[in-house]
Amino acid sequence: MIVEIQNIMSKVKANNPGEPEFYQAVQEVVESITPFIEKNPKYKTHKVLERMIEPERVIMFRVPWLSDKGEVQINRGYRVEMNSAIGPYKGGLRFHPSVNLGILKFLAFEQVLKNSLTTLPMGGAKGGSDFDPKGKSDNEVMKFCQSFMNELFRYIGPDTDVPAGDIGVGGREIGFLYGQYKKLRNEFTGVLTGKGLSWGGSLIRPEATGYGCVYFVQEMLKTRKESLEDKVCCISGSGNVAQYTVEKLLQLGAKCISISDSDGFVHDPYGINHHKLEYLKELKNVRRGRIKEYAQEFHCKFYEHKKPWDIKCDIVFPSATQNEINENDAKKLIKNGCIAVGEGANMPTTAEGVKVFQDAKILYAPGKASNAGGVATSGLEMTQNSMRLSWSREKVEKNLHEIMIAIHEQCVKHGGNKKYVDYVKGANIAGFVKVADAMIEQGLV
Ligand code: NDP
Ligand code: 2IT
Repeated sequence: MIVEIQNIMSKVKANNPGEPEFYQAVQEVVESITPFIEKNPKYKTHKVLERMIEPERVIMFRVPWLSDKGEVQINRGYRVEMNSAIGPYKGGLRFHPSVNLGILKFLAFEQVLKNSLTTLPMGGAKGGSDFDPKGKSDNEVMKFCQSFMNELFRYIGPDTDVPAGDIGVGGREIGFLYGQYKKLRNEFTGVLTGKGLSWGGSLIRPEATGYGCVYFVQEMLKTRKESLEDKVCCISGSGNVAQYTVEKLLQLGAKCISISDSDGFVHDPYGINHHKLEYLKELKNVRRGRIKEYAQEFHCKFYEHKKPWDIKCDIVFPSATQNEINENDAKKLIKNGCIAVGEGANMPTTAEGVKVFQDAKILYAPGKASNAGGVATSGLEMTQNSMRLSWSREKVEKNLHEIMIAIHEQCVKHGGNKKYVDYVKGANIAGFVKVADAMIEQGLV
């Protein structure tokens, strides 16, 4: 079995040079799936795992645009269409200077299994650009989005590929992208999710990833007869996912004592209350300021270029980016009594960090399970668009909650034994089986 894993990994490395995040995501899945494949040889005969690791299509393109000063700018755009076995390609767009092909392949690969777990019919993709929205005017962001869509529109559509937001892509960017798509195609369709409410968006989509992550942790806690009430939580990030994680935790009686951005983190020992959360939303979504300002406003301590994993807490919600918790961070968290991890971000914990959590037998689920509420609600937005109607807030949130419970059940079914639920194994096997069976049934395509 170890030889099988090594064979797949050396091929992945040879075929995708210089893409460490992609190897990391693949390695985790290959390690959990290989024993399962040994017991179910049809997956081996059809080389399903090997096929899943190869994107169906990768699109890479030039994005030229003009800055406010009239200078020509050039960025690179991507869309990795990974797998369409169970539905149209679906997944976010990331605009961040760190974006490269390897990062998008890791994200697209994770997305395939995540989307399968949601119980909805969605394939997996991811895209984006090395464009940095920080410090750009609204006009510059619009120019960039229009140029990006001038190329991407050829490859997407409501039944083909439906992008959404991710880091650096929120309501503003989805608006500019949608407007340009509509102009080019002369079609008003559900080609993107995360749209504005008056033009096809769904209630609860902005909240969905954070709310869903908290619901997932609630389910994990229930397996140990615990609840969120009075739990002290540390959150990283201060964007879409972090904000709505804080909001749901507040509603359920937990206390959030940290938030961060790429400059550092704020420790607020008294807890973020509703008033402070409204300030945070305005700071980040409207003024597009830095998290340091929160510390100044509410007289708490700001730790420059540090991460919040030193603080004593019960539960952590890493909600910024990949590999933000390493082995040492994980050890510190365990030492300080952390009992659960809710990954809002994609792959925020390194492989060594995951091992520390699992060895300590705390409640740990991979992001592809715990943050699937965002894309699940995107799926619900697609359904509403197809039906040409909008559901109430209550209906969408009830659906989201039920989906998170269903994802938890699938993880327990495939990853549980009497002593400890291995959510990594559970999520990977449950996500894999549905896609793998569909691929076999559809033949070699
Ligand atoms: P946002 O752009 O809204 O917020 C991102 C936050 O993370 C910001 O506070 C940002 O700080 C911080 N951050 C980003 N990159 C880094 C970095 N390299 N180092 C330190 N901090 C960083 O993005 P989202 O909240 O949408 O996404 C956060 C995470 O959640 C990502 O991993 C994303 O893939 C994942 N996710 C998002 C979903 C969604 O629906 N939006 C769904 C599922 C997962 P700064 O402003 O300084 O850059
Ligand atoms: O990582 C993710 O699941 C997302 N960024 C959301 C994707 C989507 O299509 O809503």
